[in-house]
Amino acid sequence: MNFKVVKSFINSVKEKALGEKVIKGVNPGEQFVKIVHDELASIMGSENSKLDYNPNGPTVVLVVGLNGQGKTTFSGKLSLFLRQKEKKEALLVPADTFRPAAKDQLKTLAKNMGIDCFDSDLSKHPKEIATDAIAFAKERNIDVIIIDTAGRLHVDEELMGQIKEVRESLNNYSPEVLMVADAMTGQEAVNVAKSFHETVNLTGVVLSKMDSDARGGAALSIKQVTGIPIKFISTGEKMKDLELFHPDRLAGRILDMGDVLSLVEKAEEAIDQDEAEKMMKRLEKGQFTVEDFMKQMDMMKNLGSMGSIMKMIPGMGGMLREVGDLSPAEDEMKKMRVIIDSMTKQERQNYKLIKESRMERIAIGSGNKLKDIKDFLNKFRQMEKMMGGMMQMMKGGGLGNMMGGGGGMPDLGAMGGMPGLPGGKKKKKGKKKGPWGGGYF
Ligand SMILES: Nc1nc2c(ncn2[C@@H]2O[C@H](COP(=O)(O)OP(=O)(O)O)[C@@H](O)[C@H]2O)c(=O)[nH]1
Ligand SMILES: [Mg+2]
Repeated sequence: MNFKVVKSFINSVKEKALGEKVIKGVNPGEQFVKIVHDELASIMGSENSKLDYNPNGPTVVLVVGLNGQGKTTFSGKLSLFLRQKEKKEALLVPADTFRPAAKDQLKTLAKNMGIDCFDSDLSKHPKEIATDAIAFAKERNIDVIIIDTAGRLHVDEELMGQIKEVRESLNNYSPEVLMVADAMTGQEAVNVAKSFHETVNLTGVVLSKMDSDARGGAALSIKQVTGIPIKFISTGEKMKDLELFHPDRLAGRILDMGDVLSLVEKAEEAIDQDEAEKMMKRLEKGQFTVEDFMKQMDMMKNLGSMGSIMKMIPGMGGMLREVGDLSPAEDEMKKMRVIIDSMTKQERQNYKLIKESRMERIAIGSGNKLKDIKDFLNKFRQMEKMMGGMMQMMKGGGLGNMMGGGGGMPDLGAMGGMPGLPGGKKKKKGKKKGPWGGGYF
């Protein structure tokens, strides 16, 4: 963190906290955390800022930053975001004239998403590439032109001069000039942002790799020191892993309060509500089948990696740091999925049918040992029991109610009986041995 930022932050928290009456019935500690939270959020900007569209003609987005920060990945993500959330079509423009491979990288991303990619002539200056691309887009009524530029060091005068020329050539379009900054960079990101801002007049910052351990403290410093708003956060390697920036949510994440709002939003997108409700009804009656479990696993997969989901649940961020690597748990999930794939529909609906000979068949079919199948069935039995307990907790106002009650997020429970987290107040310690072998929940 930037020292000045910390100092002014502490001062304003102090000012607000001192003399504040302790609200009756509220734990003073919690009340204090609320003051800190609100102050963090207000430093990062009071609301999320979207892209500014150019009212006269196509909108141009220039993506800049150091090497390896996630510019090309973000360019791809933004084009998908625009299509899905804003109903706008984008043209992706590779303008990294130093690394021909960068053009292929963007072309491949574009092709996979069915988004237009401009066939840039890399022998030209990036500003000419931009001009060509804009002409191309205008002919085709494309709404947004996303120019992915080469990574450059903010201290490299020649390259900074080049990007300045590109920026100036776009002035008529009042472009969005977005700098992508790896959230892990920390304090250094502020200096980088400052230099880029002086050269190309940034209009926004994208914090990338927010699925990492970094809590995003860089956002605080960047906003405070440069005044540039954070516009997006990038939360994974997949094209769908892009979110608008919400200061209050990031404040919660920094304080490890989880990010329930983002989780609910993601859940709403990824989860088939009808299916979830049907499942919930069966659960209430104590019916939980392998098939239900399979569907939940698949919905869960749509949400993202386990780590990225856990970070959003209050109190789980710290636990995640304790546990460290989640990939064994994810591998375990994959393995279970393969085993389930080798079961018949009947078996999935009633696992009690699975006697030794069926187990052998499933073992062979899924390329596992007989013992693996037995383990799976044991785990499933335990989970079935736990689901009963979960239901009780949900009715009693645990995580289930928080997430919107019936039909909200049964899948989280299915991940191994996460016992209805009580509103983020008490932290559950990560058990080392749990029903799912890995015991992560
Ligand atoms: N985990 C994670 N990886 C990312 C994210 N954004 C980019 N990456 C990875 O970071 C590396 C560099 O990304 P790239 O877009 O090529 O960076 P560029 O050099 O700035 O264009 C690639 O391996 C990406 O898959 C992100 O939000 N999360
Ligand atoms: Mg790149």
